[in-house]
Amino acid sequence: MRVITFGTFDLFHYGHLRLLERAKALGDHLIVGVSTDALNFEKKGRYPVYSQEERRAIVAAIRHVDETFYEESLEKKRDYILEHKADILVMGDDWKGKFDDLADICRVVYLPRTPSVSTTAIIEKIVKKQ
Ligand code: C2G
Repeated sequence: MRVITFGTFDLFHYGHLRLLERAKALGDHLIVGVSTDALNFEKKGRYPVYSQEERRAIVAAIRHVDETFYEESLEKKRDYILEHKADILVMGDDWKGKFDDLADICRVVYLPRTPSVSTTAIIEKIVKKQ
């Protein structure tokens, strides 16, 4: 089974690792769409701390990950799924219900987020020097 997931993966942390580990366990080939810097700016009004090249290189080096590509638009999920012949779409449950319309071309699975860890919390911790 080919599994696909998407994310920014900025300041790669334990929550990201756990997501990729559980996504891979649902199949045998894991494809990850790493969002571009431009997509992040469009979405959040700021650029990630790490560049898209750095974020993609880190994700590609994780042993659960078999393939990576750049996610350039949130609206292109259907195209990416078809292009990569994915059987299962995995998203964190912060996106719960948002991609149910894709169930006609693949299985859609929302995985619970790992509690108490986020890129934003890490940035705040560093800024406060706690
Ligand atoms: N994640 C998690 N637990 C956390 C933090 C993140 O399981 N504590 C998961 C998210 O649910 C997501 C993945 O790790 O599935 C990557 O997280 P982000 O980089 O925050 O991804 P995001 O910016 O939500 O992706 O098409 C989606 C876009 O690419 C946006």
